[in-house]
Amino acid sequence: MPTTSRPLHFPPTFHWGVATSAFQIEGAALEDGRGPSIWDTFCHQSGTILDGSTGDVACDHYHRYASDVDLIASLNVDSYRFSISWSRVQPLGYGAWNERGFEFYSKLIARLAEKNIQAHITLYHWDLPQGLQDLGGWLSRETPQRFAEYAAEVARRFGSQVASIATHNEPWCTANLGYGNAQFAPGVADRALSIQVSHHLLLSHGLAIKAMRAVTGDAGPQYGIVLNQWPADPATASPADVAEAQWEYARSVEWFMDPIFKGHYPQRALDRMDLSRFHVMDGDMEIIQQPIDFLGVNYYTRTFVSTDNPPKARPGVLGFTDMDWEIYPQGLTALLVGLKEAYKDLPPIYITENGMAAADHVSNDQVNDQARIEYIQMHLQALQAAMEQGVDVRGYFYWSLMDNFEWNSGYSKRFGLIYVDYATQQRTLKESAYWYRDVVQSQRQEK
Ligand code: IFM
Repeated sequence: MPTTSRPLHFPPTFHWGVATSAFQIEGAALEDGRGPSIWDTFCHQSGTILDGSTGDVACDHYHRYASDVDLIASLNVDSYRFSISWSRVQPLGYGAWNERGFEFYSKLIARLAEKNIQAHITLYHWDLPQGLQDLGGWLSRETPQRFAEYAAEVARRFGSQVASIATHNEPWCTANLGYGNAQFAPGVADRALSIQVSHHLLLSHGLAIKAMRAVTGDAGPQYGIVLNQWPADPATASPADVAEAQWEYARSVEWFMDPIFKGHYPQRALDRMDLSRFHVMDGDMEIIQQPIDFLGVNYYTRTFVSTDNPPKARPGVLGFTDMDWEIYPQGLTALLVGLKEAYKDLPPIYITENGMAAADHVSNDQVNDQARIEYIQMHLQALQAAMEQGVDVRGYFYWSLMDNFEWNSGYSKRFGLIYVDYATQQRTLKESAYWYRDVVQSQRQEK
């Protein structure tokens, strides 16, 4: 993979972090009163997960959080993004809170504070309590109300101790993979329903932001949302390819951005969607358009759109990751500059995820993952290019701190800076971890 040697220069206030999510690392699925989530149910159905695995043990982070925080600290980063398992703190998703669940996150946040690492919470990283799914899940208008109650409770308990709280991680995935093509929990394949689910997710975001601000007032943390985004590039300048690329961008990026920042859904997407199950009630769009303090952008790849079959050759592609995703760092620059142009009052952006899956293995206690180093370096250069063009980006979180449960791919895909041997739970820092640690250190020294 070719790299350029352009040196990195990030501002002194820039935040450096790593990210994880609850279901992917915690394990302890049945401990201390945790209720089941839709992902527990999904994993335990046969044929849903590539390697037949579950999140029952995962990286056993629930028991190893203290030493895992030590590992985070060893990377020199100042920020850690993690999610709360809703069913750990409220087993059914409504009704009683589970104090033992909250204790876990209290201890985690305290441990991070001891190490001077800022905590960045995500409230919903796909693991809806099964109790709420049984009442209709994200198809029900009641679920956004329950989500706002959960958000307010988290803000009340942790708001003064954390740097940020994001409502959702990648609602596109919940809607499109959970309800559109059944690849993710709860395993529904119905495009019309997925559109209504996306509306309820956005509604829940707005309700939660309002509820959390009501609890913490101005003294609270930064509130925002995390969206996965990608530019959609047409293979050629033909009207058919261009129209197809615009549609792809509208249904993925604009579908979530426009309601939040413009107060309406993009017409280009509405024109082509099956709206038979789509109901927006009076006042919904005002709720969704709550001002937020930051936008989290998760960037991995771009979408290449061709109406030819087979598609045209892909210029500028530097290879593919173990997920079969194009390595296309210049897409990050294009995406961010495009956002800045399209949305006037955009809040500061954090790159809340960026990373690469690779077929890593340990040899002589080392993991040589040069390809990941190059991937990160090129994406940091692309990020810097966007910042030089005026995009206000405040931080970068590598996905992920360690190898973990990669959803319907199980444990077969490794994104971590830290290698996890799932048989022994031994952690081994990969070469990329040492490299990232040194980058963070050198950026600090420049300051
Ligand atoms: O592992 C996921 C994460 O949970 C959400 N964003 C993409 C990552 C890689 O697929």
